[in-house]
Amino acid sequence: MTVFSGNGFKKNSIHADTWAMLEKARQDGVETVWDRLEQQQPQCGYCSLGTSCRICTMGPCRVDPFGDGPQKGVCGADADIIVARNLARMIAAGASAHSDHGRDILEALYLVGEGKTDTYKINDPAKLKKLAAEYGIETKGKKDLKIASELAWEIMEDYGMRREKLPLAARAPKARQEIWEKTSTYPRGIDRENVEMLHRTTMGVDNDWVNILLHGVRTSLSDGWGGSMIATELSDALFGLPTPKMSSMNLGVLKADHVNIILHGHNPMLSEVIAAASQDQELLDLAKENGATGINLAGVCCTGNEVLMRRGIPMAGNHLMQELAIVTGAVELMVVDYQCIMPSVVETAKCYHTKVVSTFDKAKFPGAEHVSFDPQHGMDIGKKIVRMAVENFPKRVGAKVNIPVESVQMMTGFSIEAILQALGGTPQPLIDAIVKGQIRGAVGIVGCNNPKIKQDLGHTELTKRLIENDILVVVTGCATVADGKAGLMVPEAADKAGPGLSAVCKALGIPPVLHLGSCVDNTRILVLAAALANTLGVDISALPLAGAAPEWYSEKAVAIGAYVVASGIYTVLGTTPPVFGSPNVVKLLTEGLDGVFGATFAVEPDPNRAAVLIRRHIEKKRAGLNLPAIDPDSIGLPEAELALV
Ligand code: SF4
Ligand code: MSK
Repeated sequence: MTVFSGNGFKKNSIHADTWAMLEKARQDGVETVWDRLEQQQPQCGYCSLGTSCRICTMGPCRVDPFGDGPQKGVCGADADIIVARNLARMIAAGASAHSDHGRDILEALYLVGEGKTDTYKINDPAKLKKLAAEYGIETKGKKDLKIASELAWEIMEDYGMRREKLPLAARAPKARQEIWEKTSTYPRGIDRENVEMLHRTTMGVDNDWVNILLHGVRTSLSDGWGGSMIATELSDALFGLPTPKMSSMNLGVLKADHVNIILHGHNPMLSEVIAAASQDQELLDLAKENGATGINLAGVCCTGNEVLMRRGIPMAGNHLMQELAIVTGAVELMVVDYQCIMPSVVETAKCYHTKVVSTFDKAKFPGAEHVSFDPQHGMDIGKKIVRMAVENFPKRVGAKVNIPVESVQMMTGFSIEAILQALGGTPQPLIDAIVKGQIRGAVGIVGCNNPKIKQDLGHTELTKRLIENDILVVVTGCATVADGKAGLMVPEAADKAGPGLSAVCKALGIPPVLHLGSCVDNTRILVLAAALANTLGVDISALPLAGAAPEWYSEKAVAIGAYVVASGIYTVLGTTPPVFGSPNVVKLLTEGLDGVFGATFAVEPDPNRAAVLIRRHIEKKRAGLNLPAIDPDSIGLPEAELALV
C-alpha cells in the first residue's frame, strides 16, 4: 500500500488522515473543498461584511462600509438594516433546519404511537412519561403507545400559533423567562417565529435594525428551547437514552476487509434502521459470499454523532472529512439524510466505486441514487440500502484503497441523565467542585469545520487551554471529532487537565471533555445549565459558563449562537460572522446584549486568545457568585500564537 505522508497539506489540517487523503486526492485527480475555496478567492468583501443585499429585484445592492461608495440600497436601506436583515435570515434558516429535523422525529413518534409503524418502538418509556408530564398529559394507567400518540399530538402545537409560550422553555430559570417576557422574545410557535422572521426581513417591513435582531433572538429561542430540544428529547425516547461507552474515530475506523457504509447527515431515523439492518444474518451471509468479512458502519457529521452517542458506532470524521472518506477507496456506500452534505460528494464518488444514496425527498442530490425513506417501511428500506452496499463490494478496486491511519479511542454517551447518574443523581457534586474551585467552570465547544481555518486546530487548541486551566469542556457536533481524534476524550486525558479537573475526572472515570451529542443536542447544554442555575437559585447568566464555536460555517451555528447568548451564556466565535459592515450591529452583539440578556458574543479566531477571553469571563462570574476567583486581568496570553490558515 502506498504510504502518503501528506507533506504539503499540513497547512490544511492538524490530522494525519486528512494530510494523507489530500495527497491521494491530488494523485487521483479529485477536487476537494480546499481546492474550491482557493478557486473562490478573492471572496466578495461586501458579502463578507454583510453589506450586500439581494432581497428584491430593485437590487442587488451593496453599501460601502468605508464611505466611498453608496451608503444606501435602492430602497434606502442602510448598512444597519442590511446587516441585521442578513443575520436574522441566517438565524431563521438555521433554526428552520433544526426545527424541521425535530418535526420529522415528531411525526415518527406519532406514527409509532398510532401503531402505524413497527420500524421503531419506545426505547425510553421513562423519558416519554417525563415529557408527557411537562406537557400536562396524564400518564397513569396508559400504555406507552397511547402516551406517545397524545404527546406527539400535543407537541405538534409547538409548531403552530396557539401557544403563547413554548412549554419546554419553562425549563429555563424563572429569571431567564422574565427577561424573555420583558423583551418580547419568549418563543411562541416554532414555525410562527421563523415565518415572521422571513416576513419582517422582506423589503419594506421591519426597518428598525434592533427590532429585527430582537425577533432574531426570539426565532433562535424557538430553536433552542423548541425545535432542537424536541429533536433531542424525542430521539432519546424513540432510539434510547445515550449512556457512556467507548468508541473510536478517524479514517482508521474503516475496515479494509469489510463492506464499509458511511452514515452522513443529521437525522438518526434512517441511520437507526441501517444499524439494525447491518446485523441482518442474510445480509451478513451475502457480504461473506461477496468476499467481505462483515459489514462496518461509520459516521460523518451529526448523523454520526447520533449513532455514536447511542450505539457507539465509530466516526470516520467531521464535516471536512466527507469527501476524504470516499477518497480512501474503501467506502462501498455513503447514505445521506440532510444538512451539511456537500453536493460534491457525488462527484468524488464517481472517481471510485462508491455509491451515494440520498434518502429524504426534501434533500435530493443529482447523480446520487435516491431511495425514498418512509418511516412506515423503515426496515425494508434499511435492508435495501445495506444490500446495495454489500453488492457493491466486489466492485472495489484494491489498488485504489488506502486507509491511512489507526483509529483513536474516545468515550461518548454523556446525556445529561448519564452525567447526573455519574454524579450520584444530582448536580450537587459538580456544583461543589465548582464552588471549591476544583473545576473553575464549564464551556461548550460546538460546531463545524470551515476550510478557512486549519481543520480542528481551533477546537483542539481551545479545548487544551481550557482543560489545563481546570475548565470542564463539553462538546457536540464536529468539535467532537476534532477533540476525539486528538486523544482528549478518553479517561486517560485527565492527565492533560489541570490538577482540580484531573482529580474529579479520575474519581469518576471520565474524560475532561464530555461528548453531549449532535448539533440539536446543544440543547442538552441548555438543560444542564438550567439544572445548575435552578439548583443554585440563580439565572444562567450568573454561572461560570461559556460557549465557543471556533470553526463554525453553517447558518445553524448562527441560530445556536444566538439562542445560547439569549439564554445567558457568553459565546466566542472563531469564524468571523458577516456583520462587520455595521459598527452598530457589532456593538450591540458584543456589548449591548449584556445589559439585556446578561451575555454577549465575542469574535476571536485565535483559540489561545479565545481561551483567555473565556477564562477571564469565567473568573468574573465566579467573583459575582462570591466564589474564590482569580483576578481576570492577571490572565494573560500564552506565549505561543498560532498560524490559523
Ligand atoms: Fe436593494 Fe433594498 Fe432591494 Fe435590498 S431590499 S436589494 S437594499 S432595494
Ligand atoms: S454536522 S452543522 S458541520 S457541527 Fe452538525 Fe458539523 Fe456544523 Fe454540520
